[in-house]
Amino acid sequence: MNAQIDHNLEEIRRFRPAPEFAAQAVASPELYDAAASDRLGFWADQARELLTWSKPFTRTLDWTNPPFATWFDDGELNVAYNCLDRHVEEGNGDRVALHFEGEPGDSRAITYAELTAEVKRAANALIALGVEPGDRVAIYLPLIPEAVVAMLACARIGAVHSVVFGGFSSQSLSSRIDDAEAHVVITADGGYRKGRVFPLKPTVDEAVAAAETEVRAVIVVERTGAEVEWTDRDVRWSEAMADASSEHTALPFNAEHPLFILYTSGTTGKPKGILHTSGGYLTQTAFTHKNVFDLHPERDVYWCTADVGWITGHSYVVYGPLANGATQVIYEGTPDTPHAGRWWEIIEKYGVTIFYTAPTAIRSFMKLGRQIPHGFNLRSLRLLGSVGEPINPEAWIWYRHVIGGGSIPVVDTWWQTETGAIMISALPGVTDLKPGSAQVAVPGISIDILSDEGEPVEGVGGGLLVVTEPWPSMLRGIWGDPDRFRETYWEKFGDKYFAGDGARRDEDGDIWLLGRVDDVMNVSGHRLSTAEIESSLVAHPFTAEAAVVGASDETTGQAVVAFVILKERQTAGLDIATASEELRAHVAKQIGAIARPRQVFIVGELPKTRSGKIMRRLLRDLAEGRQVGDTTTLADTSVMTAITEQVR
Ligand code: 6R9
Repeated sequence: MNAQIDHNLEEIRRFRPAPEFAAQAVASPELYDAAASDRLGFWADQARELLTWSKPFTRTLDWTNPPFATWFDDGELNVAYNCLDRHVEEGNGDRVALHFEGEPGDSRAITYAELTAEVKRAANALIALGVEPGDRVAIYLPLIPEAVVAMLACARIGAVHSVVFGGFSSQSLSSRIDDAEAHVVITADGGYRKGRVFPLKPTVDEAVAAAETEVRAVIVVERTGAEVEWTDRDVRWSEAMADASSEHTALPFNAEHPLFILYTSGTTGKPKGILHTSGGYLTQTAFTHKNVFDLHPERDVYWCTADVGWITGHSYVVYGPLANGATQVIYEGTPDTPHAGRWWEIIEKYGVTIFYTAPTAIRSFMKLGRQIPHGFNLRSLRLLGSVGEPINPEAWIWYRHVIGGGSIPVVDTWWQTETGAIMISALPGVTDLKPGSAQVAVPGISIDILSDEGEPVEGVGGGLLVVTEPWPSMLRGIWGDPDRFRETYWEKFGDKYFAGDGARRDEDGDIWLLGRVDDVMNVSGHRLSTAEIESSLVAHPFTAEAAVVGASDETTGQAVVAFVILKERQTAGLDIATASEELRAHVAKQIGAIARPRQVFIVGELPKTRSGKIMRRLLRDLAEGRQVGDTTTLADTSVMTAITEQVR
């Protein structure tokens, strides 16, 4: 296999679109021309073409108060109507919207007509609980149809959802409830994961008890039938839905009405509530979903493996695909339950044609070997996508050959929670594909690479990735913290958006993403902040001081590695292995299992500069097994030698 891949890498640097694919492709080179000649006119055309507006807009972009942009701001629409009712009205009510596959093997096909009716009921149920436009609703659910219904029900009535990934801890949930002041929470008795029921309701009870915000109602979906404690504020989803009418007229909201808040890690400990609004967000998610994934809604079966707890689940499970009337698969569980071929079995079962996943998943399948996917019929696939972190050329080639059968397009899509939608990607059928490179800005998006001093890098070279012009699905701010919004993204380069990623432009003008340049780690495509994990570690009574780095990891991209100085008072007599295990478990409990450090090294000192800054770069060298770099700026240069000995 490897010989084959190496061969491909040397022989074929570029893959031209297959003529049969290009002949039927949704995207065309004219998109680039149209966007280049009149960028704002291009987006206005897309907004009009892809969405149904209750009140047409006359203004496209208002950038008179940077960095606060508004798009289509005198227009009105209902986001849920655009994702649901209009497809039914256009005669596509019988089309399957969701093929739900539960981990235990239960399944449900839900048509657009059925999904519309359910969302109407859920909207009425929320109204009955006193939820009003602009109110925040926290959603803490497994990946089941009710998660999609809950999000769209909020959108329908103008409430702002804040989806919290079901793997996050009660503390994480509680701080998100407080930050957004959510008075209603939607959860489940539990979900299925790795063949077991994982409880959610007890975590919500803990979170609600710890929150300062008064939570009026907790709506509980009965997914597993697990026994849960009931309090006065709890409402059964099934009862609330049964009591609610299935009649509900979607009212229009302003294009800039807030749609959702989604928390993501930044460089400091406190997660940022990224705010997205309605018209611009839906325009760009629908546009990219259609053109980057070559969507033919009448015949494609699309599957994005992301959970709705992440931005990819918001934009490419819920809003983009449903706005476009796509038929899609959603799967509750893990790829290896009950067997290692579960994903491929699902592709075969539903005849999936478009598949969108993350490099970390691809790499773990590579490790297991091609015989597993080869046990299934994957010939329905005609397009593959990747997101979350750079995809190494070897994994790209494996994906194209072993999963895609060798001839179908693979698109590597770069974007962020903050950008709301895809920003850099090839257009299938149009762009020649290059393994490992995200390649080119989407039509209508202006990307550049700048030096640290803010000078554009001309031609071939590396630097910092920026977006030079506002885009429709850009974040509108950080919830409740305009200063942090300015400081994080706009202070460095003035009116250009600083993404936090390093990038390089090659001789063809293609962009290669090089990973984060800040203290944000990327573990299995999930963003984690070093500061957040450090503050969790120092909150433990054992810890005197802690430093966390992201070390490269063959499967997960990066892994969390912590260096901790113990408090002698607390840990006298304790052995190092026990202390380190306790701290790993502590982080998993405080933040969530995804944040559990791969290793916790107990050390006597941390490397610091004279001004007291921890030099994480040196710790990263150590964690990655490299020769430790330049230590001359350390206050005490012998420290690294001591730490190296303790770690080995
Ligand atoms: C969509 C999503 C954003 C960060 C981003 C970058 C990394 C995402 C990538 C990629 C290289 C790609 N990233 N896609 N790096 N190539 N195709 O993942 O959002 O969770 O906010 O993460 O992920 O570092 O800055 P989010």
